[in-house]
Amino acid sequence: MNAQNVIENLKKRFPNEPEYIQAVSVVLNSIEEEYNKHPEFDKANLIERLCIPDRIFTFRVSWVDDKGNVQTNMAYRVQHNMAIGPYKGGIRFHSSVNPSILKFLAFEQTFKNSLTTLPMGGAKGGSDFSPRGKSANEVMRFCQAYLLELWRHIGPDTDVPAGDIGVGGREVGYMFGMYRKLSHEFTGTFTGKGLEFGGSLIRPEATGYGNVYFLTSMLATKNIELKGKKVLVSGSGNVAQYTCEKLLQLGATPLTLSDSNGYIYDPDGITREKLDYVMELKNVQRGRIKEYAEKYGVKYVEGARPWGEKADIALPSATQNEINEEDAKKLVANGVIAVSEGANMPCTPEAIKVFQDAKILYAPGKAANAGGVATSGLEMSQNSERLSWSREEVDAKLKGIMADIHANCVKYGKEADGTINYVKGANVAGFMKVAKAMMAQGII
Ligand code: NDP
Ligand code: 2IT
Repeated sequence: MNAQNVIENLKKRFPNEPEYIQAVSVVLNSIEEEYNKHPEFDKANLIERLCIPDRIFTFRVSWVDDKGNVQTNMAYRVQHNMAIGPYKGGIRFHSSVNPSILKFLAFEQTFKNSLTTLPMGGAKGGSDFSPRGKSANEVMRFCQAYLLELWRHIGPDTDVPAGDIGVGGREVGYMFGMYRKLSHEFTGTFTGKGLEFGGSLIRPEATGYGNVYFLTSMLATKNIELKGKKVLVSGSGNVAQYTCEKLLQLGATPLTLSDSNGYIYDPDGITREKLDYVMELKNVQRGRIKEYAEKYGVKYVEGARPWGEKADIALPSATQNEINEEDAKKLVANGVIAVSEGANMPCTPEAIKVFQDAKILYAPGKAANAGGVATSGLEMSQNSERLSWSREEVDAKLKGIMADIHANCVKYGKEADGTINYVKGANVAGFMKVAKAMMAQGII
Protein backbone atom coordinates (compact mmCIF):
# COMPACT_ATOMS: atom_id res chain seq x y z
CA MET A 1 0.00 0.00 0.00
CA ASN A 2 1.17 3.48 -0.83
CA ALA A 3 -0.75 5.69 1.60
CA GLN A 4 -0.55 8.78 -0.57
CA ASN A 5 -1.97 6.93 -3.60
CA VAL A 6 -4.88 5.58 -1.58
CA ILE A 7 -5.60 9.05 -0.19
CA GLU A 8 -5.49 10.64 -3.68
CA ASN A 9 -7.86 7.97 -4.97
CA LEU A 10 -10.31 8.57 -2.09
CA LYS A 11 -10.11 12.35 -2.70
CA LYS A 12 -11.19 11.77 -6.31
CA ARG A 13 -14.07 9.52 -5.30
CA PHE A 14 -15.21 11.74 -2.42
CA PRO A 15 -14.18 15.24 -3.51
CA ASN A 16 -16.36 17.20 -1.10
CA GLU A 17 -15.47 15.42 2.12
CA PRO A 18 -12.47 17.21 3.69
CA GLU A 19 -12.95 15.96 7.27
CA TYR A 20 -13.24 12.35 6.10
CA ILE A 21 -10.10 12.66 3.96
CA GLN A 22 -8.29 14.33 6.90
CA ALA A 23 -9.11 11.50 9.32
CA VAL A 24 -8.22 8.80 6.78
CA SER A 25 -4.92 10.53 5.91
CA VAL A 26 -3.73 10.68 9.52
CA VAL A 27 -4.48 6.97 10.03
CA LEU A 28 -3.04 5.72 6.73
CA ASN A 29 0.19 7.70 7.11
CA SER A 30 0.77 6.20 10.53
CA ILE A 31 -0.11 2.55 9.72
CA GLU A 32 1.55 2.37 6.28
CA GLU A 33 4.78 0.79 7.54
CA GLU A 34 3.04 -1.85 9.67
CA TYR A 35 0.48 -2.60 6.93
CA ASN A 36 3.22 -3.27 4.40
CA LYS A 37 4.75 -5.91 6.67
CA HIS A 38 1.65 -7.99 5.81
CA PRO A 39 1.48 -8.49 2.02
CA GLU A 40 -1.70 -10.54 2.44
CA PHE A 41 -3.52 -7.34 3.50
CA ASP A 42 -2.85 -5.66 0.16
CA LYS A 43 -3.86 -8.76 -1.82
CA ALA A 44 -7.26 -8.54 -0.14
CA ASN A 45 -7.47 -4.75 -0.77
CA LEU A 46 -8.04 -4.47 2.95
CA ILE A 47 -7.33 -0.77 3.01
CA GLU A 48 -10.19 0.34 0.73
CA ARG A 49 -12.58 -2.07 2.42
CA LEU A 50 -11.59 -0.54 5.74
CA CYS A 51 -11.72 3.13 4.68
CA ILE A 52 -15.08 3.05 2.86
CA PRO A 53 -18.11 2.57 5.14
CA ASP A 54 -20.16 -0.62 4.84
CA ARG A 55 -23.27 1.50 4.18
CA ILE A 56 -24.81 4.92 4.78
CA PHE A 57 -28.49 5.60 5.35
CA THR A 58 -29.55 9.11 4.29
CA PHE A 59 -33.07 10.39 4.82
CA ARG A 60 -35.28 13.43 5.36
CA VAL A 61 -36.87 14.01 8.73
CA SER A 62 -40.08 16.07 8.88
CA TRP A 63 -41.42 17.47 12.13
CA VAL A 64 -43.74 20.21 13.33
CA ASP A 65 -42.33 23.13 15.38
CA ASP A 66 -44.15 24.90 18.22
CA LYS A 67 -45.62 27.47 15.83
CA GLY A 68 -47.18 24.74 13.71
CA ASN A 69 -44.67 25.11 10.86
CA VAL A 70 -43.47 21.93 9.15
CA GLN A 71 -39.67 21.68 9.30
CA THR A 72 -37.34 19.38 7.40
CA ASN A 73 -33.83 18.19 8.27
CA MET A 74 -31.34 15.81 6.70
CA ALA A 75 -30.43 12.80 8.79
CA TYR A 76 -27.97 9.92 8.50
CA ARG A 77 -26.51 6.76 9.96
CA VAL A 78 -23.06 5.72 8.77
CA GLN A 79 -22.42 2.02 9.50
CA HIS A 80 -18.69 1.86 8.97
CA ASN A 81 -17.36 -1.52 10.05
CA MET A 82 -18.85 -4.56 11.78
CA ALA A 83 -15.85 -6.94 11.78
CA ILE A 84 -15.36 -7.12 15.56
CA GLY A 85 -18.87 -6.44 16.89
CA PRO A 86 -22.22 -4.72 16.26
CA TYR A 87 -22.03 -1.19 14.86
CA LYS A 88 -21.57 1.25 17.74
CA GLY A 89 -21.24 5.01 17.92
CA GLY A 90 -22.95 8.23 18.83
CA ILE A 91 -25.51 10.50 17.22
CA ARG A 92 -24.74 14.18 16.62
CA PHE A 93 -27.32 16.94 16.28
CA HIS A 94 -25.62 20.11 15.02
CA SER A 95 -26.19 22.50 12.13
CA SER A 96 -22.77 21.53 10.68
CA VAL A 97 -23.59 17.80 10.33
CA ASN A 98 -23.04 16.43 6.82
CA PRO A 99 -21.81 13.14 5.29
CA SER A 100 -18.13 14.16 5.49
CA ILE A 101 -18.29 14.83 9.23
CA LEU A 102 -20.22 11.65 10.00
CA LYS A 103 -17.92 9.55 7.79
CA PHE A 104 -14.83 10.88 9.60
CA LEU A 105 -16.47 10.17 12.96
CA ALA A 106 -17.57 6.63 11.98
CA PHE A 107 -14.10 5.87 10.61
CA GLU A 108 -12.43 7.07 13.82
CA GLN A 109 -14.99 5.19 15.89
CA THR A 110 -13.99 1.88 14.29
CA PHE A 111 -10.40 2.17 15.52
CA LYS A 112 -11.41 3.68 18.86
CA ASN A 113 -13.83 0.86 19.58
CA SER A 114 -11.19 -1.68 18.64
CA LEU A 115 -8.81 -0.05 21.16
CA THR A 116 -11.33 -0.39 24.00
CA THR A 117 -10.74 -4.18 23.98
CA LEU A 118 -14.55 -4.65 23.83
CA PRO A 119 -16.45 -6.23 20.89
CA MET A 120 -17.86 -3.19 19.10
CA GLY A 121 -17.80 -2.16 15.42
CA GLY A 122 -17.84 1.47 14.30
CA ALA A 123 -20.73 3.78 13.32
CA LYS A 124 -21.96 7.35 13.67
CA GLY A 125 -25.21 9.11 12.94
CA GLY A 126 -26.89 12.44 13.22
CA SER A 127 -28.69 15.32 11.66
CA ASP A 128 -28.24 18.98 10.76
CA PHE A 129 -31.02 19.67 13.29
CA SER A 130 -29.75 22.20 15.85
CA PRO A 131 -31.21 21.79 19.35
CA ARG A 132 -30.12 25.36 20.17
CA GLY A 133 -33.14 27.53 20.94
CA LYS A 134 -35.60 24.64 20.50
CA SER A 135 -38.16 23.83 23.19
CA ALA A 136 -38.06 20.43 24.94
CA ASN A 137 -41.22 19.48 23.02
CA GLU A 138 -39.61 20.36 19.69
CA VAL A 139 -36.54 18.31 20.59
CA MET A 140 -38.80 15.39 21.54
CA ARG A 141 -40.78 15.59 18.30
CA PHE A 142 -37.57 15.75 16.27
CA CYS A 143 -36.08 12.73 18.09
CA GLN A 144 -39.28 10.76 17.48
CA ALA A 145 -39.38 11.73 13.80
CA TYR A 146 -35.70 10.72 13.39
CA LEU A 147 -36.45 7.32 14.96
CA LEU A 148 -39.40 6.70 12.64
CA GLU A 149 -36.81 6.03 9.94
CA LEU A 150 -33.75 5.02 11.97
CA TRP A 151 -35.37 2.31 14.08
CA ARG A 152 -35.41 -0.33 11.30
CA HIS A 153 -31.62 -0.06 10.87
CA ILE A 154 -30.59 -0.47 14.52
CA GLY A 155 -30.93 -3.13 17.22
CA PRO A 156 -29.07 -4.63 20.19
CA ASP A 157 -27.01 -6.98 18.00
CA THR A 158 -26.97 -4.80 14.88
CA ASP A 159 -26.24 -1.18 15.70
CA VAL A 160 -26.30 0.54 19.07
CA PRO A 161 -26.34 4.37 18.97
CA ALA A 162 -25.52 6.77 21.86
CA GLY A 163 -24.93 10.49 22.38
CA ASP A 164 -22.49 12.99 20.90
CA ILE A 165 -22.66 16.77 20.33
CA GLY A 166 -26.22 17.95 20.88
CA VAL A 167 -27.37 14.53 22.07
CA GLY A 168 -27.27 13.82 25.82
CA GLY A 169 -29.41 11.92 28.30
CA ARG A 170 -32.58 13.82 27.38
CA GLU A 171 -32.34 13.06 23.65
CA VAL A 172 -31.28 9.43 24.19
CA GLY A 173 -34.35 9.02 26.42
CA TYR A 174 -36.70 10.33 23.71
CA MET A 175 -35.05 8.20 21.01
CA PHE A 176 -35.03 5.05 23.16
CA GLY A 177 -38.72 5.59 24.00
CA MET A 178 -39.64 5.78 20.33
CA TYR A 179 -37.43 2.80 19.46
CA ARG A 180 -39.10 0.71 22.15
CA LYS A 181 -42.55 1.67 20.89
CA LEU A 182 -41.82 1.00 17.22
CA SER A 183 -39.89 -2.24 17.69
CA HIS A 184 -42.13 -3.50 20.48
CA GLU A 185 -39.13 -4.77 22.42
CA PHE A 186 -37.12 -3.63 25.43
CA THR A 187 -33.46 -4.16 24.62
CA GLY A 188 -30.21 -2.27 25.06
CA THR A 189 -30.42 -0.64 21.64
CA PHE A 190 -29.17 2.73 22.91
CA THR A 191 -26.48 3.49 25.47
CA GLY A 192 -26.34 6.56 27.66
CA LYS A 193 -29.87 5.74 28.81
CA GLY A 194 -31.37 6.97 32.09
CA LEU A 195 -30.51 4.88 35.16
CA GLU A 196 -34.17 3.88 35.56
CA PHE A 197 -34.31 2.16 32.19
CA GLY A 198 -31.05 0.33 31.68
CA GLY A 199 -28.45 3.09 31.76
CA SER A 200 -25.06 2.53 33.36
CA LEU A 201 -23.64 4.43 36.30
CA ILE A 202 -20.56 6.44 35.22
CA ARG A 203 -21.60 6.58 31.52
CA PRO A 204 -22.27 10.35 31.70
CA GLU A 205 -18.90 10.92 33.36
CA ALA A 206 -16.92 8.37 31.35
CA THR A 207 -15.49 10.38 28.46
CA GLY A 208 -14.16 13.21 30.61
CA TYR A 209 -13.00 10.91 33.43
CA GLY A 210 -11.36 8.57 30.92
CA ASN A 211 -9.45 11.38 29.27
CA VAL A 212 -8.05 12.50 32.62
CA TYR A 213 -7.11 8.88 33.49
CA PHE A 214 -5.30 8.63 30.16
CA LEU A 215 -3.57 11.97 30.76
CA THR A 216 -2.38 10.72 34.17
CA SER A 217 -0.83 7.64 32.52
CA MET A 218 0.93 9.82 29.94
CA LEU A 219 2.30 12.14 32.63
CA ALA A 220 3.48 9.11 34.63
CA THR A 221 5.79 8.10 31.76
CA LYS A 222 7.67 11.31 32.55
CA ASN A 223 7.24 11.06 36.33
CA ILE A 224 5.03 14.14 36.34
CA GLU A 225 2.07 14.52 38.72
CA LEU A 226 -1.25 16.01 37.61
CA LYS A 227 -1.77 17.60 41.02
CA GLY A 228 -1.22 21.35 40.97
CA LYS A 229 -1.30 21.68 37.17
CA LYS A 230 -3.25 24.42 35.40
CA VAL A 231 -5.42 23.17 32.56
CA LEU A 232 -7.11 24.75 29.52
CA VAL A 233 -10.40 22.97 28.74
CA SER A 234 -12.55 23.86 25.73
CA GLY A 235 -16.26 23.16 25.29
CA SER A 236 -18.73 23.25 28.17
CA GLY A 237 -20.85 20.21 27.39
CA ASN A 238 -20.77 16.64 28.62
CA VAL A 239 -17.08 15.94 28.01
CA ALA A 240 -15.79 19.31 29.25
CA GLN A 241 -17.89 19.21 32.44
CA TYR A 242 -16.74 15.78 33.60
CA THR A 243 -13.17 16.53 32.56
CA CYS A 244 -13.28 19.47 34.99
CA GLU A 245 -14.86 17.30 37.69
CA LYS A 246 -12.05 14.71 37.53
CA LEU A 247 -9.34 17.40 37.29
CA LEU A 248 -10.68 18.94 40.49
CA GLN A 249 -10.84 15.55 42.24
CA LEU A 250 -7.17 14.97 41.36
CA GLY A 251 -6.00 18.41 42.51
CA ALA A 252 -5.55 20.15 39.15
CA THR A 253 -7.06 23.52 38.23
CA PRO A 254 -9.21 24.06 35.12
CA LEU A 255 -8.93 27.67 33.95
CA THR A 256 -11.11 27.89 30.85
CA LEU A 257 -14.33 26.66 29.21
CA SER A 258 -15.89 27.62 25.89
CA ASP A 259 -18.84 27.26 23.58
CA SER A 260 -19.32 28.15 19.94
CA ASN A 261 -19.60 31.86 20.82
CA GLY A 262 -16.42 32.34 22.86
CA TYR A 263 -14.43 31.33 25.94
CA ILE A 264 -14.16 32.28 29.61
CA TYR A 265 -10.87 32.53 31.52
CA ASP A 266 -11.03 32.23 35.30
CA PRO A 267 -7.58 32.98 36.79
CA ASP A 268 -8.64 31.61 40.20
CA GLY A 269 -9.75 28.33 38.64
CA ILE A 270 -13.15 26.76 38.06
CA THR A 271 -14.03 25.43 41.51
CA ARG A 272 -16.56 22.71 42.38
CA GLU A 273 -19.15 25.36 43.16
CA LYS A 274 -18.55 27.15 39.86
CA LEU A 275 -18.70 23.81 37.99
CA ASP A 276 -22.11 23.13 39.58
CA TYR A 277 -23.22 26.49 38.20
CA VAL A 278 -21.94 25.53 34.71
CA MET A 279 -23.79 22.20 34.86
CA GLU A 280 -27.04 23.94 35.77
CA LEU A 281 -26.42 26.67 33.15
CA LYS A 282 -25.67 24.22 30.32
CA ASN A 283 -27.77 21.16 31.16
CA VAL A 284 -30.89 22.76 32.62
CA GLN A 285 -31.07 26.46 31.62
CA ARG A 286 -29.33 25.71 28.29
CA GLY A 287 -27.62 29.11 28.44
CA ARG A 288 -24.35 30.45 27.02
CA ILE A 289 -20.91 30.26 28.71
CA LYS A 290 -20.72 34.07 28.56
CA GLU A 291 -23.08 34.09 31.56
CA TYR A 292 -20.29 32.53 33.69
CA ALA A 293 -18.13 35.58 33.04
CA GLU A 294 -21.00 37.91 34.00
CA LYS A 295 -21.74 35.95 37.21
CA TYR A 296 -18.15 35.62 38.44
CA GLY A 297 -16.68 38.83 36.95
CA VAL A 298 -14.01 37.11 34.83
CA LYS A 299 -12.75 37.56 31.29
CA TYR A 300 -14.92 36.47 28.33
CA VAL A 301 -13.50 36.55 24.81
CA GLU A 302 -16.12 36.53 22.08
CA GLY A 303 -15.47 34.51 18.93
CA ALA A 304 -12.19 33.02 20.21
CA ARG A 305 -10.76 29.78 21.64
CA PRO A 306 -8.71 29.53 24.83
CA TRP A 307 -5.38 28.35 23.39
CA GLY A 308 -3.53 31.65 23.86
CA GLU A 309 -3.88 31.47 27.66
CA LYS A 310 -0.95 30.26 29.74
CA ALA A 311 -1.26 26.82 31.37
CA ASP A 312 0.49 23.43 31.74
CA ILE A 313 -1.97 21.17 29.92
CA ALA A 314 -4.64 21.51 27.18
CA LEU A 315 -7.70 19.25 26.93
CA PRO A 316 -9.70 20.22 23.81
CA SER A 317 -13.24 18.94 24.45
CA ALA A 318 -15.54 20.79 22.05
CA THR A 319 -15.28 19.83 18.37
CA GLN A 320 -13.12 18.95 15.34
CA ASN A 321 -10.32 21.23 14.13
CA GLU A 322 -10.49 23.58 17.09
CA ILE A 323 -6.67 23.71 17.45
CA ASN A 324 -4.80 24.81 14.33
CA GLU A 325 -1.06 25.21 13.70
CA GLU A 326 -0.99 28.74 15.07
CA ASP A 327 -2.85 27.72 18.25
CA ALA A 328 -0.46 24.77 18.70
CA LYS A 329 2.56 27.07 18.42
CA LYS A 330 1.06 29.36 21.08
CA LEU A 331 0.48 26.41 23.41
CA VAL A 332 4.04 25.15 22.99
CA ALA A 333 5.50 28.66 23.41
CA ASN A 334 3.52 29.01 26.64
CA GLY A 335 5.10 25.85 28.02
CA VAL A 336 2.27 23.31 27.68
CA ILE A 337 3.59 19.82 28.50
CA ALA A 338 0.61 17.68 27.40
CA VAL A 339 -2.38 17.80 25.04
CA SER A 340 -5.01 15.06 25.32
CA GLU A 341 -8.04 15.03 23.05
CA GLY A 342 -11.46 14.81 24.70
CA ALA A 343 -13.12 15.77 21.42
CA ASN A 344 -12.83 13.84 18.14
CA MET A 345 -10.07 15.20 15.87
CA PRO A 346 -9.84 18.62 17.60
CA CYS A 347 -6.25 19.12 16.36
CA THR A 348 -5.44 19.68 12.69
CA PRO A 349 -2.60 17.57 11.20
CA GLU A 350 -0.40 20.71 11.22
CA ALA A 351 -1.09 21.22 14.94
CA ILE A 352 -0.24 17.57 15.68
CA LYS A 353 3.09 18.02 13.90
CA VAL A 354 3.89 21.07 16.08
CA PHE A 355 3.30 18.99 19.25
CA GLN A 356 5.28 16.03 17.97
CA ASP A 357 8.22 18.19 16.84
CA ALA A 358 8.24 19.88 20.26
CA LYS A 359 8.23 16.37 21.83
CA ILE A 360 5.41 17.20 24.23
CA LEU A 361 2.91 14.53 25.25
CA TYR A 362 0.09 14.36 22.70
CA ALA A 363 -2.79 11.82 22.72
CA PRO A 364 -5.26 11.46 19.84
CA GLY A 365 -8.97 11.25 20.65
CA LYS A 366 -9.40 7.66 19.55
CA ALA A 367 -7.24 6.67 22.52
CA ALA A 368 -7.85 9.47 25.03
CA ASN A 369 -11.64 9.81 24.70
CA ALA A 370 -12.38 6.09 24.27
CA GLY A 371 -13.64 5.88 27.86
CA GLY A 372 -17.08 7.08 26.75
CA VAL A 373 -17.73 4.34 24.24
CA ALA A 374 -15.95 1.80 26.45
CA THR A 375 -18.47 2.50 29.20
CA SER A 376 -21.21 2.24 26.56
CA GLY A 377 -19.82 -1.24 25.95
CA LEU A 378 -20.12 -1.91 29.69
CA GLU A 379 -23.73 -0.67 29.53
CA MET A 380 -24.40 -3.18 26.73
CA SER A 381 -22.94 -5.98 28.89
CA GLN A 382 -25.15 -5.01 31.83
CA ASN A 383 -28.22 -4.88 29.56
CA SER A 384 -27.42 -8.33 28.16
CA GLU A 385 -27.18 -9.89 31.58
CA ARG A 386 -30.07 -7.72 32.90
CA LEU A 387 -28.03 -6.53 35.86
CA SER A 388 -26.63 -3.17 37.00
CA TRP A 389 -23.12 -2.78 38.31
CA SER A 390 -22.12 -0.39 41.09
CA ARG A 391 -20.44 2.96 40.46
CA GLU A 392 -17.19 1.61 41.90
CA GLU A 393 -17.27 -1.46 39.67
CA VAL A 394 -17.85 0.50 36.47
CA ASP A 395 -15.26 3.15 37.38
CA ALA A 396 -12.67 0.45 38.16
CA LYS A 397 -13.35 -1.19 34.79
CA LEU A 398 -13.07 2.19 33.03
CA LYS A 399 -9.73 2.86 34.74
CA GLY A 400 -8.50 -0.58 33.72
CA ILE A 401 -9.55 -0.07 30.09
CA MET A 402 -7.85 3.35 29.87
CA ALA A 403 -4.68 1.84 31.35
CA ASP A 404 -4.83 -0.99 28.77
CA ILE A 405 -5.29 1.50 25.92
CA HIS A 406 -2.30 3.46 27.19
CA ALA A 407 -0.20 0.30 27.42
CA ASN A 408 -1.17 -0.64 23.85
CA CYS A 409 -0.19 2.83 22.60
CA VAL A 410 3.19 2.44 24.28
CA LYS A 411 3.62 -1.06 22.83
CA TYR A 412 2.93 0.00 19.23
CA GLY A 413 4.12 3.61 19.42
CA LYS A 414 7.50 3.54 21.18
CA GLU A 415 10.13 5.21 18.96
CA ALA A 416 13.84 4.38 18.82
CA ASP A 417 14.68 7.44 20.96
CA GLY A 418 12.33 6.21 23.71
CA THR A 419 9.56 8.77 23.10
CA ILE A 420 6.03 7.50 22.57
CA ASN A 421 4.22 8.35 19.34
CA TYR A 422 0.64 7.99 20.59
CA VAL A 423 -0.78 8.65 17.11
CA LYS A 424 1.09 5.70 15.65
CA GLY A 425 0.51 3.55 18.73
CA ALA A 426 -3.26 4.11 18.76
CA ASN A 427 -3.71 3.75 15.01
CA VAL A 428 -1.61 0.61 14.63
CA ALA A 429 -3.11 -1.08 17.71
CA GLY A 430 -6.66 -0.20 16.68
CA PHE A 431 -6.07 -1.20 13.08
CA MET A 432 -4.42 -4.59 13.65
CA LYS A 433 -7.38 -6.08 15.52
CA VAL A 434 -9.91 -5.01 12.89
CA ALA A 435 -7.56 -6.07 10.07
CA LYS A 436 -7.07 -9.56 11.48
CA ALA A 437 -10.83 -9.98 11.99
CA MET A 438 -11.55 -8.86 8.41
CA MET A 439 -8.91 -11.18 6.97
CA ALA A 440 -10.35 -14.13 8.87
CA GLN A 441 -13.87 -13.40 7.60
CA GLY A 442 -13.09 -13.30 3.87
CA ILE A 443 -13.84 -10.75 1.14
CA ILE A 444 -17.24 -9.27 2.10
P1 NDP B 1 -22.04 18.53 23.98
O1 NDP B 1 -23.08 18.83 22.98
O2 NDP B 1 -22.42 18.13 25.35
O3 NDP B 1 -21.06 19.77 24.11
C1 NDP B 1 -20.40 20.28 23.01
C2 NDP B 1 -19.65 21.53 23.42
O4 NDP B 1 -18.80 21.94 22.36
C3 NDP B 1 -20.58 22.70 23.67
O5 NDP B 1 -20.00 23.55 24.61
C4 NDP B 1 -20.65 23.35 22.29
O6 NDP B 1 -20.98 24.71 22.31
C5 NDP B 1 -19.24 23.19 21.82
N1 NDP B 1 -19.22 23.13 20.36
C6 NDP B 1 -19.91 22.29 19.56
N2 NDP B 1 -19.68 22.56 18.28
C7 NDP B 1 -18.84 23.60 18.28
C8 NDP B 1 -18.24 24.35 17.25
N3 NDP B 1 -18.47 24.06 15.96
N4 NDP B 1 -17.39 25.33 17.60
C9 NDP B 1 -17.16 25.63 18.92
N5 NDP B 1 -17.72 24.96 19.94
C10 NDP B 1 -18.54 23.96 19.62
O7 NDP B 1 -21.11 17.42 23.31
P2 NDP B 1 -20.02 16.47 23.99
O8 NDP B 1 -19.40 17.13 25.16
O9 NDP B 1 -20.64 15.15 24.14
O10 NDP B 1 -18.95 16.34 22.80
C11 NDP B 1 -17.78 17.16 22.74
C12 NDP B 1 -16.75 16.46 21.87
O11 NDP B 1 -16.40 15.20 22.46
C13 NDP B 1 -17.20 16.12 20.45
O12 NDP B 1 -16.08 16.23 19.60
C14 NDP B 1 -17.62 14.66 20.56
O13 NDP B 1 -17.55 14.00 19.31
C15 NDP B 1 -16.57 14.16 21.52
N6 NDP B 1 -16.88 12.92 22.24
C16 NDP B 1 -18.01 12.80 22.97
C17 NDP B 1 -18.26 11.63 23.67
C18 NDP B 1 -19.44 11.45 24.54
O14 NDP B 1 -19.53 10.43 25.20
N7 NDP B 1 -20.35 12.42 24.63
C19 NDP B 1 -17.34 10.48 23.58
C20 NDP B 1 -16.14 10.75 22.84
C21 NDP B 1 -15.95 11.92 22.19
P3 NDP B 1 -22.46 25.19 21.88
O15 NDP B 1 -23.30 24.94 23.07
O16 NDP B 1 -22.28 26.62 21.54
O17 NDP B 1 -22.85 24.38 20.67
O1 2IT C 1 -17.32 9.70 19.90
C1 2IT C 1 -17.70 8.84 20.72
O2 2IT C 1 -16.98 7.91 21.07
C2 2IT C 1 -19.05 8.99 21.28
N1 2IT C 1 -19.73 9.96 20.99
C3 2IT C 1 -19.60 7.92 22.19
C4 2IT C 1 -20.17 6.79 21.39
C5 2IT C 1 -20.87 5.71 22.18
O3 2IT C 1 -21.41 4.82 21.52
O4 2IT C 1 -20.89 5.76 23.41
